[in-house]
Amino acid sequence: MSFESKSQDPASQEMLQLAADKGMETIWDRYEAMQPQCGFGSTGLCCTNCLQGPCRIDPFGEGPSEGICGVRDYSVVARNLVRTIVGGTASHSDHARHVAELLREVAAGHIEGYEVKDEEKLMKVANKLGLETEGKDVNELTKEVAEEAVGNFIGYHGEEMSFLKPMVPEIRYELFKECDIIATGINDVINQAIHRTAMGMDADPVNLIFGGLKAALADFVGCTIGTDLSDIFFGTPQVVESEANLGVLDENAVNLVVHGHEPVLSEKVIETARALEDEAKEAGAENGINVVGICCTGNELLMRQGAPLVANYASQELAIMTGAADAMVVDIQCIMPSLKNVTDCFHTELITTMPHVKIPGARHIQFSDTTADQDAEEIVRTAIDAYGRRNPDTVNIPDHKSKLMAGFSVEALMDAFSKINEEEPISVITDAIAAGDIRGIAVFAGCNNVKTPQDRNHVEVAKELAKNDVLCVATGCVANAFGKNGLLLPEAVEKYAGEGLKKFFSEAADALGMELPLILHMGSCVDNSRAVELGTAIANYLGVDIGDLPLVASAPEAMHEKAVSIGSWAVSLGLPTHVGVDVPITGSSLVTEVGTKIAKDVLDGYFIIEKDPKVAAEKLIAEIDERNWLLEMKA
Ligand code: MSK
Repeated sequence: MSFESKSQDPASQEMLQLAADKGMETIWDRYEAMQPQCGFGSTGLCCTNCLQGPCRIDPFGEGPSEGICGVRDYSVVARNLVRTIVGGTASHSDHARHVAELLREVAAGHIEGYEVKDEEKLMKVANKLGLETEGKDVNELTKEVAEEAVGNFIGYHGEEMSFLKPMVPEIRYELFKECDIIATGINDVINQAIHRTAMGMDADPVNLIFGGLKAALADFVGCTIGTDLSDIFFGTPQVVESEANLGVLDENAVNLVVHGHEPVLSEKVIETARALEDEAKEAGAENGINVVGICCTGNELLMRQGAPLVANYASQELAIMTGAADAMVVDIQCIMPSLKNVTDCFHTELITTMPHVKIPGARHIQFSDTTADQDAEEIVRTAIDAYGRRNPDTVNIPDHKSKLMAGFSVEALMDAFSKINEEEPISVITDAIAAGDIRGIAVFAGCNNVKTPQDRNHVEVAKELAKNDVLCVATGCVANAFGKNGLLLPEAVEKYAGEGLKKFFSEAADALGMELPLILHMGSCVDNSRAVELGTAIANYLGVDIGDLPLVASAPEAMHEKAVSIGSWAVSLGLPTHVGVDVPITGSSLVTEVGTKIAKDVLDGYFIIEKDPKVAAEKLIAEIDERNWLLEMKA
């Protein structure tokens, strides 16, 4: 594989050359060594759900057509798909549950060191949940919001999850009810979904898929809680400027890399790093401490603190290979265990922090909510210490970085648009759609996947959509890819936007006195809930369903189980949802048909599995046009 076929990012290519020269292994080497990958697993036809297996069903009809228990291809594929969705739901919601329980403990006075920074958001969430706010102080309201959030996990109300209803138009919620895909609680649905996919359980593929959608909607609730409560704790993002790519590492600073997903840890780390700047300077780092992020912890810190993004998923190992990362502090999710092999070649301290995420050989500094300040101090001092052991001869920081703008929460957008229309800021978008300046909106989500050159599909789909006047918003590692490629800048509008989109941005800039970037960075994986909030606000303003809007989703380089659950709830919400890599459902024509065709009849949304970025963009634009036409018919 050439470096270009591994990554579109010039900084990654440079580091891959260095890795090759020094004989250091990367994710791409392991991918090559893994070829050919198992055809049964790739098509979803391998069942390992009992000890009689593994059972492999022959998709060509020449070998076994049933598993040992008699299970058919469609049941195996559907069960595997549901388990993948549930993996995503468990990940997002475990993250959200941590924040919810922390909020409850802080409100109860059991934990110090965290506080409600955004009372306005607290009030907004309380109102959204229909809580009585009159005469209640911040602490009382915090307690109630936290209890409500925790209740969504255990379903103790015996009712539907309360964070779901206010996030979607009424008509969509009724459809969820008709389809029976609303769970009583996030934990309940995870429990049920794992059970229903066990040996001897649900074998009906359609019933299984609806069970999967139930888990996916629970994932959406987990994401929403994660976003809302993090905003309450750490502040709702506002527009910030920063930078992205390996070039943000600073040779003259202690480089402290945070990686994972939870702002509960990284917010403490950055706060402590700022407090300990002098210690770093005393240790010889003339520029103090440079906190930079990878994956969604990076996005969380970028959105609220303006911290630069050093890498997205595929280049996490490369950040260490620069020889300039003094510590990499990881919390949860998307952390390659191989990081330890790379840190072994350098002075870098790999620090795990969560009780359920340890890596053999890595230093573990247990991060506990009750001792957060002390734990963060230990982490930052470990990084300062490591800086003293840095070998300048092994430092190779690629000279590639791009400026970017981020922080586009719905609140930040509405604040800005209220300068154009104070009463109805959302109409700035709906008017532009009605005028045809904005043809549609695309929500970009997801990761890097080594099966496709890093960042290439992201950038190509987005450029094609922008050229066709589609307004793009993004979260997660795709947003990082856009940052590295200069697409999160106003300059990109002139370069890549179609005439309609240019007109929209130019009129907005005149009215706002501020230029907006081509693509709006909305945050981390859980912050896909922000995109739904925006879609629902548009739908409610127009008096239509979210599934009627010219609103599509795209995950051109989806990788994690979380991307599958996000995609599944996007389909449930009525969004045509593009995935740019193969999904292991092709072993069953029935499951594939349901996901890519029949879902549209039931939910409006469906999966578009398309590896060619140009063709994917064409398919998404065709969907957008069909929806615009249908909306006009309805009007
Ligand atoms: S970090 S889930 S690789 S977006 Fe959220 Fe990136 Fe995907 Fe992890």
